Amino acid sequence: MAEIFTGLPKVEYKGSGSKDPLAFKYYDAGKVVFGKPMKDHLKFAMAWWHNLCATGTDMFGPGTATKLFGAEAYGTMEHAHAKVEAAFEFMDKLGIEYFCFHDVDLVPEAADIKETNKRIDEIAEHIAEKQKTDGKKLLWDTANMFSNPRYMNGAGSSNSAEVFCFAAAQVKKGIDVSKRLGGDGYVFWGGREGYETLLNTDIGFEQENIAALMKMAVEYGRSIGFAGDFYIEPKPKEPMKHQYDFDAATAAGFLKKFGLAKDFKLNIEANHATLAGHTFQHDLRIAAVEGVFGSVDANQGDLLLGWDTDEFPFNVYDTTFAMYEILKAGGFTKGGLNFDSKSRRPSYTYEDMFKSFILGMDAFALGLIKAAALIEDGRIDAFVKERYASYETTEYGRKIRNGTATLEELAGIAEGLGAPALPGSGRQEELESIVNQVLFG
Ligand code: XLS
Ligand code: NI
Ligand code: NI
Repeated sequence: MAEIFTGLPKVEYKGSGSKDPLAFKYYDAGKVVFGKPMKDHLKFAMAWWHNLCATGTDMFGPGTATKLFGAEAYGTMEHAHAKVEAAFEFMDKLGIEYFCFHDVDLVPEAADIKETNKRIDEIAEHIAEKQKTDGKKLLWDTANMFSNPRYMNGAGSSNSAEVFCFAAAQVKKGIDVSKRLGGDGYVFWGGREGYETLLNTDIGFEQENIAALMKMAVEYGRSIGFAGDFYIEPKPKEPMKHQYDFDAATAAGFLKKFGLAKDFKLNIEANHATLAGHTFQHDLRIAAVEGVFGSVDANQGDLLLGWDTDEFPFNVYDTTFAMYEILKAGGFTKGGLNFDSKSRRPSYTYEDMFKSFILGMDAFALGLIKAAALIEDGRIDAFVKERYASYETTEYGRKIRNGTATLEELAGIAEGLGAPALPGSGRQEELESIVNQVLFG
């Protein structure tokens, strides 16, 4: 196969002093940070949809980028194959080891699902062949159950049992393909699993059906030997006004309510957390606290815009706090950092695709380095420990923690204490100064 990204080099690490726009300044794949090579901490993945399919179309105009990759026309199997070639060349040149896709990112969807599935098999075969020589791995795949008009009212949450069957068919195929390609995961992002008005919606009914679909997915997956993790990717809104998997806390509660937490974890997307009114760090922390931290969709939103702008990560405070949470959660096992990010519409060249990933990978490499430095510095951890110390240093504190205290006993202690002591300064400004010191030296 002829080279697609001609004139674009294999991107190398050249250090923070380099001015080469096509080199990494911070991402040094093999460099050991916090006990592991950077690449094993970060587990970068390329998203088929944004990188290979999206051309910059928006509500106001057509695409600006050409992503034919040598094929004659979009919507053809020739183009589907060209995307596979482009994917592997791109990953090779950027040093990315994982990829993710939706079923219909791979192939043009046919009117008949049997024909679509045949096309998926043909492309999966092509990917499997490339994997043999290039060794890239599938981090996760998913089914697009939001674009086709049949999913206008959702997939698992659809009012139509017929549509539910189509959802089941796509999920089944997605799991088959993940198994076939040695995938480590399967994602449910609830595209249109939500509602526009309660006047026509039975929330309890719809949520039970979504859970039923997920349960069937687990049963089927395990029955064919699929050993990957299942994920829910929370998002509060868009496309629906209100989506059921609102945020990490909501999704964790849903998994526990329906007994799905053993097989499911969360895939936390930065821009979805901010749309929910949280920070990225908050949703990562909640996932970890709930025991369902799994994977990450790496991107960033724009706080001046109220939608999912899916920008490449640039803000190093955010990547630092994200990596801080990820390191504290013990790092990735089956998950990784999938760039669910797209270049801005005026950045329409192949070179921009490269520079976008260089930005994102360097931003996360810096985040990793700085997060490790914050943990190694130790002042933040020490302060958090000290802040709760009264639960260790007093007998009643220890009893509250081990569940043996009673309300009467504690009330008696309060009465004996006289005027209550203030709980100690939160020292937020001091801690923020420490962060800046660690970040900027
Ligand atoms: C959309 C989601 C989507 C999922 C996969 O907002 O982020 O891209 O990651 O379906
Ligand atoms: Ni996503
Ligand atoms: Ni998104």
